[in-house]
Amino acid sequence: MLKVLGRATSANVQRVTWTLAELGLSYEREDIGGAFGGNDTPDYLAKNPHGLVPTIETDDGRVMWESSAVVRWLALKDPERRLWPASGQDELSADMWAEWAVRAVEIPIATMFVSLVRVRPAERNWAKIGEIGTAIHKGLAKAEPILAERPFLASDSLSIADINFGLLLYRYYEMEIERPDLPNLAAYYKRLSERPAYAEHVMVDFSFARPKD
Ligand SMILES: N[C@@H](CCC(=O)N[C@@H](CS)C(=O)NCC(=O)O)C(=O)O
Repeated sequence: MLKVLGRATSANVQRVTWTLAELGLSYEREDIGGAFGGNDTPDYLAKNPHGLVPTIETDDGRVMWESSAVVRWLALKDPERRLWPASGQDELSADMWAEWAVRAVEIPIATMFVSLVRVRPAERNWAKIGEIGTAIHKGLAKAEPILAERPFLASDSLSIADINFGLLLYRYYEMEIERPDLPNLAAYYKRLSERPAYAEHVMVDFSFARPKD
């Protein structure tokens, strides 16, 4: 059976487990990384030289890391190509928007998480936090009009684009930041949060990341 090595609180692990759940695929998961450790052992580093999570062991003994690559592999392997249409504009749009989400939105949201959630209030760099907020909203403003036209980012059904983009929204809406009024984005997030796979795998409390006093 396919094995996911990585803690359930990691957004990059969640990208993979959400995808697996949407595709109805069985897998085993082992808690590795963060407080669990285990990602700096020779055995783990032999599988993933970066010592990060997730790492995937396929059912035929192959190893894969980089969560977005894992999502593409899973989506391509699906005989029905439910998350990545095999032809037409939707095929291209899913790939483009999936890539865009990682480059334009994930980087500032991850930076905000590190600068805000992982830092004590008195030690936060508010000027930097303001700049990151501007970068986040520059990205989200591109999605807002798209989501007025269709229910998902790249097409009329959930795709790899939504996996990479939607993944970011739980933390975006749960972090203590100012958020401009983006009604289409809010409605899209509500639609995602009503999906059992999203609720289970992505909407995972992140208080573990806050500094312990
Ligand atoms: N680009 C990598 C990033 C992996 C990554 O940064 N993982 C973080 C968790 S989200 C990690 O392993 N941190 C160390 C740890 O959890 O111990 C991917 O998408 O898989």
